[in-house]
Amino acid sequence: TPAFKNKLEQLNAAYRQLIDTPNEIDGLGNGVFDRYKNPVLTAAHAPVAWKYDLNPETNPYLMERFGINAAFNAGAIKFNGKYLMVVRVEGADRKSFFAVAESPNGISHFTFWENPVTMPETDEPDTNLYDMRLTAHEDGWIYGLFCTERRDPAAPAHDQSMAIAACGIARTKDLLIWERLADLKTNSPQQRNVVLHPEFVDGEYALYTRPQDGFISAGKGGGIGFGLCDSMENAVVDEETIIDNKQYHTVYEAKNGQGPTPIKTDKGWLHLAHGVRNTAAGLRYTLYMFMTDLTDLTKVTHKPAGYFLAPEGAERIGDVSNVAFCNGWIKDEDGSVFIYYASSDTRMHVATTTVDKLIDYVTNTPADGLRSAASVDTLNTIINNNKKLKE
Ligand code: M1P
Repeated sequence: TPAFKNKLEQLNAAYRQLIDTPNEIDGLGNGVFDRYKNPVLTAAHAPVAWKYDLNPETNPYLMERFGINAAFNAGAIKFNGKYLMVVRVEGADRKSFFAVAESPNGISHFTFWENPVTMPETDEPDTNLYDMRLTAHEDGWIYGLFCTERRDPAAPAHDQSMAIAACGIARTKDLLIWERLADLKTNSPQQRNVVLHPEFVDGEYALYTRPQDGFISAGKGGGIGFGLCDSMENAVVDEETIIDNKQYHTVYEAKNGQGPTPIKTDKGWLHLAHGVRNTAAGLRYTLYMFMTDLTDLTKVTHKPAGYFLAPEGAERIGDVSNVAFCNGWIKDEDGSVFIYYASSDTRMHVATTTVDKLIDYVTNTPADGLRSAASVDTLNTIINNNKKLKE
C-alpha cells in the first residue's frame, strides 16, 4: 500500500541520516582526552531490516517485530583498516547478543554488519551474553572473552534473579565465524570482566580476572586479579593474584574490573578499568587508569588519583543511570587512541587521545593520598608552583 511504502521510505531515510551524521569534538576537554558531540552507536543504529518484517503481506502495519533496547559495552579492534566494535546489543526481551559495527574513521558512521554474531553455545546454554573484550593474541587468534550468565541452579523458585556469571571464551580469525571454547574455570563462584593479555607470559596465557562472591556484590572479592593458564582450550586459572584491589573512600570502593586489553608502551602497560562506589542514588561507575610493569605484570607502577572519565550530562541517564563502562579501545598506528565507552548501559561514545598523553596522565597525575588533607597538599603544590611562575 502507499502508506506502507511511505512509512518504509521514512524509516530508511531516518536510518540513513543517522548513519551519515558526522561527529566532532565537544568543547575544550581536559587536555587528557576529547569527548565528541554525538554518541557513536545507539539502539537507533540497528538496521531497519533487523527490527521490521518488511513483507507487507505478513506485516501490513509495518510494526516492529524485534525491538532493540540498547547498544553498549562494546569490545573494539582495528581490523582490515576499519574500526570495529563488537557491541552488546540488547533487545526489548532483555537478552543481549553481540553484533559487529564498523566505521571508516573511528568516530562516526558506525554501521552494523548485516547479521549479528552467531555465538555457538556450550553444553550448558547461556541465558545471556555480554561485555566482550577482544584480544588479538600473539598466538594468531582474535579472542573474545565475555560474560555468560545463567540462572543459579541453587535458586529457590521464588527467586528468579539469582544468577551465576562466568567467563565465556570464543576465538575467530575474521569476526564472522566464532569458535566457542569451554568457559573459564577459576576458584571464584562468580567471574566477570575477564580479559586476555595479548602476549604469552613464560609460555602461558595470562588473564585479568575479577573474582567476586555474589552476582552483584563483590564480597571478599572485587579486585582485579591476574592468573596464568597453559591453554585457552579448557582454560583453567588455579591461582588469582589481586593486582589492583578495591579500597575505602576511593572511586573503586565497592568493586572494580579490568576494562579493555591493556596497551603496551615503552614505559609499561596502560590499563583502563572501571571503579564502582555505592551512593544513596545507587551504584556509580567511573573509569580509572593505572600502569603495570613491562616484565612483572602484577606490579602496578603508577595509578593516578580518582577517575579518568565519569559520566557527564546526558551520559548520566539511561537504563542503569550514573554508569561509565569501557571494554574496548583501539591504539592506531600513529599513536592515537580511540576509547569506546558506554554510558548508563544504554549507548556508545568515543573519546580520543594519544598514547603519549595517556602515559603523561598516568605517570604525572598525583596518586590518591587517601585523606582530604593529602588532597589539599597536592592542590597547594600545584597552586604554589604556579605562583612561582608569575614571580
Ligand atoms: O550496570 C553497570 C555494569 O554492571 C556490571 O559491571 P560489574 O561486573 O563490574 O559489576 C556489568 O553487568 C556491566 O555489564 C554493566 O555495565
